[in-house]
Amino acid sequence: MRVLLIWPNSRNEVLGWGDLGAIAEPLALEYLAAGVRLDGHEPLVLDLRLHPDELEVTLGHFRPDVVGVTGFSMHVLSALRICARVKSIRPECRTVAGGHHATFLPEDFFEPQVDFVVSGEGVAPLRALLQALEEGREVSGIPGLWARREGIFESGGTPPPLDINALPTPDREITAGDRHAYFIDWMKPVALVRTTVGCPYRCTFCSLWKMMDGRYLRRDIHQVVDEIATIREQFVFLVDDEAFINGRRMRALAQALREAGIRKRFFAYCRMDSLVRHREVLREWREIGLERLFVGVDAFTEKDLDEYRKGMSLALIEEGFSVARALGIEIFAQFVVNTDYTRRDFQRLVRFIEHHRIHYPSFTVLTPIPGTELLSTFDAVTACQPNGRPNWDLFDCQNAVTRTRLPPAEFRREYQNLYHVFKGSYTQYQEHPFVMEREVHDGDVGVLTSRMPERRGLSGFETGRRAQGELKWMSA
Ligand code: B12
Ligand code: SF4
Repeated sequence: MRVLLIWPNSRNEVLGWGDLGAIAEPLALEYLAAGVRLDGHEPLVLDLRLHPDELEVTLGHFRPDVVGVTGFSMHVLSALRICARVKSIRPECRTVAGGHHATFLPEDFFEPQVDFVVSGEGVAPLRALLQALEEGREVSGIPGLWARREGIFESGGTPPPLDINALPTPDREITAGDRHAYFIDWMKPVALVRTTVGCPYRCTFCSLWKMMDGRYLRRDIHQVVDEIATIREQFVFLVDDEAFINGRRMRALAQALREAGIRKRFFAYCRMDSLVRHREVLREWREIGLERLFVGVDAFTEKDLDEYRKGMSLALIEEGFSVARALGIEIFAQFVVNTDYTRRDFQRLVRFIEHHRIHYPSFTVLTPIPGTELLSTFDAVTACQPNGRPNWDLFDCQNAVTRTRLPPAEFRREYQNLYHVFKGSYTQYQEHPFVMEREVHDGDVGVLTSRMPERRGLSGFETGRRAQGELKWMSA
């Protein structure tokens, strides 16, 4: 069967900056493609982030029997539109939705234009679905797959626990034509590799531990090394939910990579306590090419650390910054902006970042992502669709979708201002598209000013101002 696998594009007109900050390898689709190939099906990936106008032409040329669409919550409504378009052009084509949102709230896809929904890991259910369709059998009882029975969606049951080592190696050939374009900030082209999945921590705003029922699955190290050996890109992002939890394993992986003669420019998620605890392991990773870590600092007050159940103290966070500095590893620090922030909290956050000389801060608004305790009901959600369900378009973690203590417009202004203040951090990477896009929308820049020292001896704010000129010139 011909299987078209689609990654939806974000709606820039709705979202803060949509796909401008990153368009990374569609790893989920590459796993699915590898899986369906095992049974002799013909997969094709269409990445609408790079080819927003190619749905119709691809449907015409490829004539898929099945279309699968992936998505985070912010893609739900786009995915539904894509399925509707598919049905209007090829009514005989079956549509399947899957991904993070479908895992927790499959009912958002129980719409006429969707035939099947996959919750959780997708390779096994998709293969079983294609087999049933090919054999003309009734589609029911496939674990992880929702299918209609007498017009009502019904679950095929809970899948057995995932065996991460049994998954196929992602099919990177299928994205060969697009690979040069995949980027995250300064990393271009970038490849993504998953070596573990799940996390033993229990942060309230995070769905990842729920997704794996609290389990932490590790891939065989030699399998990981063999996969990385096939990757041509220099930049490799380990997309493990928290890569450095197990120091012994990560040391063994570093050694195995070294023995295999593999040297990449690595980037990975890491908690501050893992960094402090496993600093010697991180040193080994530094030696084999680890350049930066994406650290969810998330909060700068004990109150928020407790509220988010981070299981970490401010003192440990501060120690983490000095350990990273001593190791020569750059920290990309993620902060969750609490919706209860006052103006003073925004100012204190800026001071915290300046004080710790954080080169690259990034921000998300505290968002009740599906699967988290924050979204046990929709009562707190202020941004809704006419049908009463949340307006998923706005769930990009850059919009407040619940009540804010500040009036909404003021909260938004203060939030956007964080990016203005630290603009210099982003313009270190001159071609950062976020900056280019933001020139168009710039409002009141510099309500707060940054004293953060910059590489070129300018403050973050000044660097941003100077870069504005350069970028205007570049885009002229
Ligand atoms: C790497 C990553 C990123 C990268 C790159 C993502 C990319 N490819 O473009 C970056 C850093 C850019 C990023 C950004 C964001 N991310 Co992110 N990211 C991840 C992370 C850590 C790994 C994603 C991944 O590749 N996983 C590996 C693949 C193989 O697993 P998978 O996606 O689950 O796919 C499997 C199944 O879901 C299923 N499946 C998936 N799709 C389909 C489709 C079909 C048809 C079928 C049958 C099955 C199926 O089968 C797949 C194979 O097993 C996940 C966490 C996680 N554990 O997945 C968060 C995650 C996906 N991100 C998340 C979020 C919120 C974001 C941001 C919105 C946050 C922000 N504002 O900063 C942005 C969005 C940016 C954008 N415009 O796309 C959330 C999404 C939650 C939600 N419900 O929306 C996650 C789950 C993290 C979390 N905290 O909960 N992210
Ligand atoms: S935020 Fe990070 S540390 Fe917390 S549960 Fe999620 S993956 Fe684990």
